[in-house]
Amino acid sequence: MKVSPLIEQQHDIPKASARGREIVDARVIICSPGRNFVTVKITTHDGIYGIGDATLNGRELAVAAYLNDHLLPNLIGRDAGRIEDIWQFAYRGAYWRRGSVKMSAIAAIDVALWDIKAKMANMPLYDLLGGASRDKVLVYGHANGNTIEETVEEVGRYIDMGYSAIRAQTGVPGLKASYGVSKDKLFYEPADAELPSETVWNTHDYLTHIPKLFEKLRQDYGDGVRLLHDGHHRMTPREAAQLGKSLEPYNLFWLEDVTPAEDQDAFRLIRQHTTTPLAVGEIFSSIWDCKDLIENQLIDYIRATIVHAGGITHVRRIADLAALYQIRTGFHGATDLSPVTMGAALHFDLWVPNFGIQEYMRHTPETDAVFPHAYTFDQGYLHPGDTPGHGVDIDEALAEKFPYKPMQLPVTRLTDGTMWNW
Ligand code: GCO
Ligand code: MG
Repeated sequence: MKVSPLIEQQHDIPKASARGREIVDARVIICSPGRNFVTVKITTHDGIYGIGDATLNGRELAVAAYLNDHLLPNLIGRDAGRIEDIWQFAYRGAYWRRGSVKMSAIAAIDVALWDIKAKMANMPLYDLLGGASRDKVLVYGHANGNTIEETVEEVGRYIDMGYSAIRAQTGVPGLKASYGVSKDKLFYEPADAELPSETVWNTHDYLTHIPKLFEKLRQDYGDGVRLLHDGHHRMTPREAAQLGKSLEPYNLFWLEDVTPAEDQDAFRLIRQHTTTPLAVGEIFSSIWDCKDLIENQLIDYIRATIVHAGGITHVRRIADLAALYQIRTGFHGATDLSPVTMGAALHFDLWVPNFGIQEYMRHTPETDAVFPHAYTFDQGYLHPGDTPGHGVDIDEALAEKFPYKPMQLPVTRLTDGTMWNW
């Protein structure tokens, strides 16, 4: 790695307190074991390395370029222990703030540095964060089917696997493809084509169909199982309020992403009309995306996650703000967040006082082989393991066998052809 000329010229860059902690290498590894992942690996003079995830589904190379061209060259020679200062340098120092591409790049560096620090301390990351607040991390799995009957059957499969919290998505009659319904039941990957595939959406039909699914689920499985549902940004605030209200009899754990959240104030309308718990934030990149939602108690769960919202350093601030308002975490954990994010998130989940739930979509065996990890699943809970650091590694030789494949997320249009929110 080239040393940035800037570093040689400047005199006020914090130097490593001890030579051993100096960053000597920082690079990006792109691979596609089942899907694309962008990983950052940072190594110190002592040979301790840490890894971080920078995957942004369908926009992987943009983040990789930002890292390679603009962030990583600045790291060489810095003290790997100065996580906060490096975060501030990357965030403030860029002048251009926030945004998913930049915040995912910052997150990868941040997580790699927390991994290094925990390894230097010879502690599992959760211990370094403040220690475990619970014994295990409640997760929810994804059940989906083309019809209500198929989805109900899938929920049964998840209950049999030990899950006590399950997200249920179902096809809508008359629509060829619905969000959250996949061919492969255990591994869901929405990015399915080099150029976005087009799907069709009809909110009217969806709103009348979904309550029937949850009615049947409660009939068949009783009140014990925690049920979740993702609206994937498709509704207007009024439609979202209607759905929330119609699902109240089925006592959902949460209803997710009911409407796009650029306008945080829009959630007031939804909140006024329904007590169904609301979760939002998987596409948020900073605390400023959810400040009003949190301070006005317009949501119940915040889904902003480590990889897309600036790493542990920034998500910790979001979680602390949320805690003041009794809002709990519910981190995004789809397959496009690599096992590195899952590992880091689980350490965070074990520590964070206001933990709610963790999404757990299983990765394919190829992904798991490239990213050996210490976390384990048992009866609906995950545990991050106790190895020093975040407990996830990358097998670089194996990663090389899975080169990058261009893939993008689908788009969606209303039945009359109007572009809508996928
Ligand atoms: C979820 C999400 C995902 C996203 C995916 C996009 O709740 O898990 O909505 O399924 O669609 O992460 O890349
Ligand atoms: Mg979602």
